[in-house]
Amino acid sequence: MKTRAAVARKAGEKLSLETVDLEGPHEGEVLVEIKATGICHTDEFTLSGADPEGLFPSILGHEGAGVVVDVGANVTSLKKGDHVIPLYTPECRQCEYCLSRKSNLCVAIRATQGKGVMPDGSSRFSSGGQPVYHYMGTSTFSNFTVLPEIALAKIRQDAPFDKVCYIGCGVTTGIGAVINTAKAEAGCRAIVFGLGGIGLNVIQGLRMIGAEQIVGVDLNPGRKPMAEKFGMTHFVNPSEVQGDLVPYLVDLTRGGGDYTFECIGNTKVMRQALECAHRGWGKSVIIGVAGAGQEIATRPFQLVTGRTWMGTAFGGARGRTDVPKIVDWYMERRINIDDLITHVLPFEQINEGFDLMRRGESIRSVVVY
Ligand code: NAD
Ligand code: AHE
Ligand code: ZN
Repeated sequence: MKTRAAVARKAGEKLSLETVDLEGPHEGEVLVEIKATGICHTDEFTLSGADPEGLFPSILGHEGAGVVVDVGANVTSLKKGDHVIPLYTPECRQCEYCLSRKSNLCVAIRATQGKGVMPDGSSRFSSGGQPVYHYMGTSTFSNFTVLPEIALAKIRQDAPFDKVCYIGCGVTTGIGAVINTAKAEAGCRAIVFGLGGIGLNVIQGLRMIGAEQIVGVDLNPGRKPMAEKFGMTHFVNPSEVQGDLVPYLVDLTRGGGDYTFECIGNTKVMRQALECAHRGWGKSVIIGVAGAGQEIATRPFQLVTGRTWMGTAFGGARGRTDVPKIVDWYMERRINIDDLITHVLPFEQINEGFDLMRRGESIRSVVVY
Protein backbone atom coordinates (compact mmCIF):
# COMPACT_ATOMS: atom_id res chain seq x y z
CA MET A 1 0.00 0.00 0.00
CA LYS A 2 0.95 3.69 -0.15
CA THR A 3 1.20 5.91 2.90
CA ARG A 4 1.94 9.57 3.61
CA ALA A 5 5.11 9.91 5.64
CA ALA A 6 7.61 12.52 6.80
CA VAL A 7 10.95 11.08 5.72
CA ALA A 8 14.24 12.04 7.40
CA ARG A 9 16.44 11.96 4.31
CA LYS A 10 19.56 13.67 5.68
CA ALA A 11 20.83 14.74 9.11
CA GLY A 12 20.04 18.35 9.92
CA GLU A 13 17.52 18.80 7.11
CA LYS A 14 13.78 19.29 7.28
CA LEU A 15 11.59 16.19 7.04
CA SER A 16 10.49 15.49 3.49
CA LEU A 17 6.74 14.91 3.12
CA GLU A 18 6.31 12.04 0.70
CA THR A 19 4.12 9.14 -0.31
CA VAL A 20 6.07 5.94 0.33
CA ASP A 21 5.41 2.23 -0.15
CA LEU A 22 4.48 0.09 2.85
CA GLU A 23 4.45 -3.70 2.75
CA GLY A 24 1.76 -5.48 4.78
CA PRO A 25 2.46 -7.16 8.14
CA HIS A 26 4.56 -10.33 8.20
CA GLU A 27 4.12 -13.06 10.79
CA GLY A 28 3.82 -11.61 14.29
CA GLU A 29 3.38 -8.07 12.94
CA VAL A 30 0.53 -5.57 12.92
CA LEU A 31 -0.45 -2.79 10.50
CA VAL A 32 -1.55 0.35 12.38
CA GLU A 33 -3.16 3.55 11.13
CA ILE A 34 -1.52 6.29 13.19
CA LYS A 35 -4.10 8.94 14.09
CA ALA A 36 -1.85 11.29 16.06
CA THR A 37 1.80 11.58 17.11
CA GLY A 38 3.72 13.81 19.47
CA ILE A 39 7.12 15.29 18.61
CA CYS A 40 9.67 14.44 21.32
CA HIS A 41 13.11 16.01 21.68
CA THR A 42 14.58 12.58 20.90
CA ASP A 43 13.18 12.85 17.35
CA GLU A 44 15.05 16.15 17.00
CA PHE A 45 18.17 14.57 18.55
CA THR A 46 18.19 11.83 15.90
CA LEU A 47 17.30 14.19 13.06
CA SER A 48 20.20 16.44 14.09
CA GLY A 49 22.69 13.62 13.42
CA ALA A 50 23.81 13.29 17.08
CA ASP A 51 22.31 9.81 17.60
CA PRO A 52 24.89 7.02 17.17
CA GLU A 53 22.02 4.80 16.02
CA GLY A 54 20.57 7.40 13.64
CA LEU A 55 19.93 6.10 10.12
CA PHE A 56 18.93 7.91 6.94
CA PRO A 57 16.60 7.76 5.12
CA SER A 58 14.24 6.81 7.91
CA ILE A 59 10.79 7.58 9.22
CA LEU A 60 11.09 9.02 12.74
CA GLY A 61 8.39 9.37 15.43
CA HIS A 62 7.80 7.27 18.54
CA GLU A 63 4.93 8.93 20.43
CA GLY A 64 1.82 7.80 18.57
CA ALA A 65 -1.66 6.39 18.92
CA GLY A 66 -3.83 4.68 16.33
CA VAL A 67 -6.02 1.81 15.17
CA VAL A 68 -5.15 -1.73 14.08
CA VAL A 69 -5.93 -2.15 10.38
CA ASP A 70 -4.55 -5.63 9.71
CA VAL A 71 -2.67 -8.38 11.53
CA GLY A 72 -0.10 -10.88 10.26
CA ALA A 73 -0.09 -14.63 10.90
CA ASN A 74 0.02 -15.84 14.50
CA VAL A 75 -0.93 -12.50 16.03
CA THR A 76 -3.13 -13.43 18.97
CA SER A 77 -3.43 -10.43 21.30
CA LEU A 78 -4.70 -7.82 18.80
CA LYS A 79 -7.37 -7.63 16.12
CA LYS A 80 -8.58 -5.21 13.48
CA GLY A 81 -10.21 -2.13 15.09
CA ASP A 82 -8.26 -2.29 18.38
CA HIS A 83 -6.90 1.04 19.60
CA VAL A 84 -3.18 0.96 20.33
CA ILE A 85 -0.13 2.92 21.45
CA PRO A 86 3.19 1.91 19.81
CA LEU A 87 5.98 0.97 22.23
CA TYR A 88 9.61 1.74 21.51
CA THR A 89 10.31 -0.37 24.59
CA PRO A 90 8.34 -3.54 23.83
CA GLU A 91 7.24 -6.14 26.36
CA CYS A 92 7.58 -9.74 25.12
CA ARG A 93 7.01 -11.24 28.61
CA GLN A 94 9.42 -14.06 27.71
CA CYS A 95 12.97 -12.70 27.55
CA GLU A 96 15.46 -12.66 30.40
CA TYR A 97 14.78 -8.96 31.04
CA CYS A 98 10.97 -9.26 31.11
CA LEU A 99 11.14 -12.35 33.34
CA SER A 100 13.65 -10.76 35.73
CA ARG A 101 11.08 -8.21 36.95
CA LYS A 102 14.15 -6.01 37.51
CA SER A 103 14.03 -4.05 34.25
CA ASN A 104 11.67 -2.91 31.51
CA LEU A 105 14.40 -3.17 28.86
CA CYS A 106 12.87 -6.07 26.89
CA VAL A 107 15.57 -7.41 24.63
CA ALA A 108 13.44 -9.51 22.24
CA ILE A 109 13.79 -7.19 19.23
CA ARG A 110 16.29 -4.55 20.42
CA ALA A 111 19.07 -5.54 17.99
CA THR A 112 17.02 -5.22 14.80
CA GLN A 113 15.18 -2.15 16.16
CA GLY A 114 18.50 -0.34 16.47
CA LYS A 115 19.32 -1.23 12.86
CA GLY A 116 16.09 0.31 11.56
CA VAL A 117 14.52 -2.97 10.47
CA MET A 118 11.83 -5.39 11.57
CA PRO A 119 12.76 -8.57 13.51
CA ASP A 120 13.25 -10.55 10.27
CA GLY A 121 15.92 -8.04 9.17
CA SER A 122 13.95 -6.23 6.45
CA SER A 123 12.14 -2.89 6.27
CA ARG A 124 8.45 -2.62 5.42
CA PHE A 125 8.96 0.93 4.08
CA SER A 126 10.44 1.73 0.69
CA SER A 127 10.57 4.55 -1.81
CA GLY A 128 11.40 4.22 -5.49
CA GLY A 129 12.35 0.59 -4.80
CA GLN A 130 14.91 1.62 -2.13
CA PRO A 131 14.38 0.69 1.54
CA VAL A 132 13.54 3.42 4.03
CA TYR A 133 14.49 2.59 7.64
CA HIS A 134 12.12 2.23 10.60
CA TYR A 135 12.95 4.24 13.76
CA MET A 136 12.76 2.98 17.35
CA GLY A 137 10.55 0.22 15.96
CA THR A 138 7.64 2.67 15.74
CA SER A 139 7.94 5.24 12.87
CA THR A 140 4.87 7.19 13.89
CA PHE A 141 5.61 10.00 11.41
CA SER A 142 3.90 7.78 8.85
CA ASN A 143 0.11 7.65 8.56
CA PHE A 144 0.37 3.85 8.41
CA THR A 145 3.14 1.81 10.04
CA VAL A 146 3.96 -1.82 10.80
CA LEU A 147 5.07 -2.98 14.25
CA PRO A 148 5.70 -6.27 16.02
CA GLU A 149 2.74 -7.36 18.15
CA ILE A 150 4.89 -7.14 21.31
CA ALA A 151 5.47 -3.44 20.61
CA LEU A 152 1.82 -2.40 20.89
CA ALA A 153 -0.20 -1.59 24.00
CA LYS A 154 -3.95 -2.13 23.58
CA ILE A 155 -5.87 0.80 25.07
CA ARG A 156 -9.53 1.65 25.72
CA GLN A 157 -11.58 2.79 22.73
CA ASP A 158 -12.86 6.06 24.25
CA ALA A 159 -9.42 7.64 24.79
CA PRO A 160 -8.70 10.56 22.41
CA PHE A 161 -5.77 9.78 20.10
CA ASP A 162 -4.54 13.38 20.02
CA LYS A 163 -4.00 13.36 23.79
CA VAL A 164 -3.01 9.81 24.73
CA CYS A 165 -0.35 9.61 22.01
CA TYR A 166 1.81 11.57 24.52
CA ILE A 167 1.67 8.53 26.84
CA GLY A 168 3.72 6.74 24.17
CA CYS A 169 6.79 8.57 25.50
CA GLY A 170 6.78 11.85 27.47
CA VAL A 171 4.04 11.25 30.05
CA THR A 172 5.13 7.70 30.87
CA THR A 173 8.83 8.60 30.94
CA GLY A 174 8.38 11.53 33.31
CA ILE A 175 5.88 10.00 35.72
CA GLY A 176 7.58 6.59 35.51
CA ALA A 177 10.99 8.07 36.36
CA VAL A 178 9.53 9.22 39.68
CA ILE A 179 7.46 6.14 40.52
CA ASN A 180 9.35 3.22 38.96
CA THR A 181 12.96 4.38 38.78
CA ALA A 182 13.55 6.77 41.69
CA LYS A 183 10.73 5.22 43.75
CA ALA A 184 10.35 8.63 45.37
CA GLU A 185 8.26 8.84 48.51
CA ALA A 186 5.83 11.35 50.02
CA GLY A 187 7.52 14.24 51.79
CA CYS A 188 10.68 14.15 49.65
CA ARG A 189 12.53 17.14 48.21
CA ALA A 190 13.33 17.00 44.49
CA ILE A 191 15.13 19.03 41.84
CA VAL A 192 14.13 18.78 38.18
CA PHE A 193 16.51 20.10 35.50
CA GLY A 194 14.75 20.95 32.22
CA LEU A 195 11.06 21.81 32.26
CA GLY A 196 10.03 20.66 28.80
CA GLY A 197 7.83 17.80 27.66
CA ILE A 198 9.58 15.33 29.99
CA GLY A 199 10.51 17.49 32.98
CA LEU A 200 6.96 18.75 33.46
CA ASN A 201 5.78 15.16 33.65
CA VAL A 202 8.45 14.46 36.27
CA ILE A 203 6.97 17.37 38.23
CA GLN A 204 3.48 15.92 37.70
CA GLY A 205 4.75 12.56 39.05
CA LEU A 206 6.36 14.23 42.06
CA ARG A 207 3.14 15.99 42.92
CA MET A 208 1.24 12.68 42.60
CA ILE A 209 3.47 10.96 45.16
CA GLY A 210 3.25 13.92 47.58
CA ALA A 211 6.70 15.51 47.31
CA GLU A 212 7.24 18.30 49.85
CA GLN A 213 9.49 20.50 47.71
CA ILE A 214 9.79 20.49 43.90
CA VAL A 215 12.50 22.76 42.52
CA GLY A 216 12.44 23.34 38.75
CA VAL A 217 15.57 24.53 36.90
CA ASP A 218 15.38 25.92 33.37
CA LEU A 219 17.09 28.63 31.33
CA ASN A 220 13.74 29.50 29.75
CA PRO A 221 11.73 31.72 32.14
CA GLY A 222 8.65 31.02 30.03
CA ARG A 223 8.51 27.54 31.59
CA LYS A 224 7.71 28.89 35.09
CA PRO A 225 3.90 29.33 34.93
CA MET A 226 3.25 25.86 33.48
CA ALA A 227 5.65 24.21 35.93
CA GLU A 228 3.91 25.95 38.86
CA LYS A 229 0.56 24.73 37.57
CA PHE A 230 1.92 21.17 37.65
CA GLY A 231 3.30 21.43 41.21
CA MET A 232 6.70 23.16 41.10
CA THR A 233 7.29 25.01 44.39
CA HIS A 234 10.51 26.91 43.49
CA PHE A 235 11.86 28.05 40.11
CA VAL A 236 15.58 28.59 39.46
CA ASN A 237 16.97 30.15 36.31
CA PRO A 238 20.70 29.23 36.28
CA SER A 239 21.52 32.42 34.35
CA GLU A 240 20.23 34.47 37.31
CA VAL A 241 22.16 32.63 40.04
CA GLN A 242 25.23 34.45 41.40
CA GLY A 243 28.09 31.94 41.79
CA ASP A 244 27.85 28.17 41.50
CA LEU A 245 24.47 26.57 40.86
CA VAL A 246 25.15 23.40 42.89
CA PRO A 247 25.66 25.02 46.36
CA TYR A 248 22.73 27.32 45.62
CA LEU A 249 20.45 24.31 45.05
CA VAL A 250 21.88 22.42 48.03
CA ASP A 251 21.02 25.43 50.25
CA LEU A 252 17.55 25.80 48.75
CA THR A 253 16.75 22.15 49.49
CA ARG A 254 18.40 22.18 52.94
CA GLY A 255 21.13 19.68 52.12
CA GLY A 256 20.36 18.62 48.57
CA GLY A 257 17.57 16.89 46.69
CA ASP A 258 16.47 13.48 47.90
CA TYR A 259 15.85 12.95 44.19
CA THR A 260 17.18 14.92 41.22
CA PHE A 261 16.26 14.44 37.56
CA GLU A 262 18.12 15.54 34.43
CA CYS A 263 15.61 16.05 31.61
CA ILE A 264 17.76 17.91 29.06
CA GLY A 265 20.49 15.68 27.60
CA ASN A 266 23.37 17.96 28.72
CA THR A 267 26.30 16.11 30.32
CA LYS A 268 27.39 19.18 32.34
CA VAL A 269 23.90 19.46 33.80
CA MET A 270 23.94 15.71 34.53
CA ARG A 271 26.98 16.35 36.74
CA GLN A 272 25.25 19.25 38.49
CA ALA A 273 22.17 17.10 39.06
CA LEU A 274 24.29 14.36 40.67
CA GLU A 275 26.23 16.80 42.82
CA CYS A 276 23.17 18.55 44.22
CA ALA A 277 21.67 15.23 45.33
CA HIS A 278 21.67 14.85 49.12
CA ARG A 279 24.86 13.53 50.73
CA GLY A 280 24.30 10.03 52.11
CA TRP A 281 21.16 9.08 50.18
CA GLY A 282 20.35 11.34 47.19
CA LYS A 283 19.44 9.60 43.96
CA SER A 284 20.04 11.33 40.63
CA VAL A 285 18.17 10.03 37.60
CA ILE A 286 19.41 10.71 34.06
CA ILE A 287 16.54 10.93 31.58
CA GLY A 288 18.12 13.18 28.94
CA VAL A 289 19.80 11.58 25.93
CA ALA A 290 23.30 12.83 25.09
CA GLY A 291 24.94 12.80 21.68
CA ALA A 292 27.55 10.47 20.22
CA GLY A 293 30.92 10.72 21.96
CA GLN A 294 29.68 12.61 25.02
CA GLU A 295 30.53 11.29 28.48
CA ILE A 296 29.61 12.07 32.07
CA ALA A 297 32.16 12.84 34.80
CA THR A 298 32.23 13.54 38.52
CA ARG A 299 34.57 12.98 41.47
CA PRO A 300 34.11 9.40 42.71
CA PHE A 301 33.87 10.99 46.17
CA GLN A 302 30.35 12.09 45.18
CA LEU A 303 29.35 8.41 45.08
CA VAL A 304 31.54 7.34 48.00
CA THR A 305 29.55 9.80 50.08
CA GLY A 306 26.27 8.10 49.33
CA ARG A 307 24.82 9.56 46.15
CA THR A 308 23.43 7.16 43.54
CA TRP A 309 23.63 7.91 39.81
CA MET A 310 21.01 6.10 37.76
CA GLY A 311 19.12 6.37 34.50
CA THR A 312 15.78 5.46 33.02
CA ALA A 313 14.35 4.47 29.64
CA PHE A 314 10.62 4.97 29.13
CA GLY A 315 10.34 5.66 32.87
CA GLY A 316 10.96 2.00 33.68
CA ALA A 317 7.46 1.23 32.36
CA ARG A 318 6.47 -2.19 31.01
CA GLY A 319 4.51 -0.91 28.06
CA ARG A 320 1.80 -3.49 27.41
CA THR A 321 1.04 -3.71 31.13
CA ASP A 322 1.50 -0.10 32.30
CA VAL A 323 0.45 2.06 29.33
CA PRO A 324 -3.25 1.03 29.41
CA LYS A 325 -3.28 1.93 33.13
CA ILE A 326 -1.81 5.36 32.45
CA VAL A 327 -4.47 5.89 29.77
CA ASP A 328 -7.04 5.09 32.49
CA TRP A 329 -5.40 7.66 34.81
CA TYR A 330 -5.83 10.27 32.07
CA MET A 331 -9.46 9.33 31.41
CA GLU A 332 -10.16 9.48 35.17
CA ARG A 333 -8.51 12.96 35.27
CA ARG A 334 -5.87 11.76 37.70
CA ILE A 335 -3.19 13.17 35.39
CA ASN A 336 -3.21 16.27 33.20
CA ILE A 337 -2.11 15.88 29.61
CA ASP A 338 -4.23 18.51 27.89
CA ASP A 339 -2.35 21.56 29.22
CA LEU A 340 1.02 20.19 28.10
CA ILE A 341 -0.12 19.83 24.48
CA THR A 342 0.42 23.43 23.49
CA HIS A 343 0.15 22.93 19.73
CA VAL A 344 -1.90 20.63 17.48
CA LEU A 345 -0.75 20.65 13.85
CA PRO A 346 -1.91 18.96 10.65
CA PHE A 347 0.59 16.44 9.27
CA GLU A 348 1.61 18.90 6.54
CA GLN A 349 3.00 21.23 9.25
CA ILE A 350 5.16 18.65 11.06
CA ASN A 351 8.33 20.67 10.40
CA GLU A 352 6.73 23.67 12.12
CA GLY A 353 6.38 21.43 15.20
CA PHE A 354 10.15 20.89 15.22
CA ASP A 355 10.74 24.65 14.84
CA LEU A 356 8.44 25.39 17.79
CA MET A 357 10.45 22.97 19.95
CA ARG A 358 13.80 24.41 18.87
CA ARG A 359 12.59 27.94 19.68
CA GLY A 360 11.34 26.79 23.11
CA GLU A 361 7.79 27.91 22.26
CA SER A 362 6.01 24.57 22.66
CA ILE A 363 5.85 22.00 25.42
CA ARG A 364 4.42 19.27 23.18
CA SER A 365 3.29 19.60 19.61
CA VAL A 366 0.95 16.86 18.43
CA VAL A 367 0.56 16.12 14.74
CA VAL A 368 -2.78 14.74 13.53
CA TYR A 369 -3.25 12.84 10.27
P1 NAD B 1 12.29 19.73 25.56
O1 NAD B 1 13.02 20.40 24.47
O2 NAD B 1 10.81 19.77 25.57
O3 NAD B 1 12.77 20.29 26.98
C1 NAD B 1 14.10 20.55 27.32
C2 NAD B 1 14.11 21.70 28.34
O4 NAD B 1 15.45 21.86 28.83
C3 NAD B 1 13.68 23.03 27.76
O5 NAD B 1 12.68 23.63 28.58
C4 NAD B 1 14.97 23.88 27.77
O6 NAD B 1 14.72 25.25 27.97
C5 NAD B 1 15.71 23.26 28.94
N1 NAD B 1 17.16 23.45 28.92
C6 NAD B 1 18.00 23.30 27.85
N2 NAD B 1 19.29 23.51 28.25
C7 NAD B 1 19.24 23.77 29.58
C8 NAD B 1 20.26 24.06 30.56
N3 NAD B 1 21.55 24.07 30.25
N4 NAD B 1 19.84 24.27 31.83
C9 NAD B 1 18.53 24.24 32.17
N5 NAD B 1 17.54 24.00 31.28
C10 NAD B 1 17.90 23.75 30.01
O7 NAD B 1 12.78 18.21 25.54
P2 NAD B 1 11.99 16.92 26.09
O8 NAD B 1 11.13 16.37 25.02
O9 NAD B 1 11.43 17.26 27.42
O10 NAD B 1 13.23 15.90 26.26
C11 NAD B 1 14.20 16.13 27.25
C12 NAD B 1 15.33 15.11 27.15
O11 NAD B 1 14.83 13.82 27.51
C13 NAD B 1 15.91 14.94 25.74
O12 NAD B 1 17.29 14.69 25.86
C14 NAD B 1 15.21 13.68 25.22
O13 NAD B 1 15.95 13.07 24.21
C15 NAD B 1 15.18 12.87 26.50
N6 NAD B 1 14.19 11.78 26.59
C16 NAD B 1 14.59 10.63 27.20
C17 NAD B 1 13.70 9.61 27.40
C18 NAD B 1 14.12 8.36 28.09
O14 NAD B 1 13.39 7.37 28.03
N7 NAD B 1 15.26 8.35 28.77
C19 NAD B 1 12.38 9.74 26.94
C20 NAD B 1 12.00 10.93 26.32
C21 NAD B 1 12.92 11.95 26.16
N1 AHE C 1 20.09 5.62 20.29
C1 AHE C 1 20.74 6.39 21.32
C2 AHE C 1 20.05 6.34 22.63
C3 AHE C 1 18.66 6.90 22.58
C4 AHE C 1 17.98 6.56 23.87
O1 AHE C 1 18.60 6.50 24.94
N2 AHE C 1 16.69 6.33 23.82
C5 AHE C 1 15.90 6.07 25.00
C6 AHE C 1 14.51 6.50 24.70
S1 AHE C 1 14.40 8.22 24.33
C7 AHE C 1 12.76 8.40 24.00
O2 AHE C 1 12.50 9.69 23.73
C8 AHE C 1 15.83 4.58 25.32
O3 AHE C 1 14.80 3.97 25.48
N3 AHE C 1 16.97 3.99 25.46
C9 AHE C 1 17.10 2.57 25.71
C10 AHE C 1 17.31 1.82 24.42
O4 AHE C 1 17.44 0.61 24.47
O5 AHE C 1 17.37 2.47 23.36
C11 AHE C 1 22.20 5.99 21.48
O6 AHE C 1 22.90 6.67 22.25
O7 AHE C 1 22.62 5.03 20.80
ZN1 ZN D 1 10.56 10.41 23.36
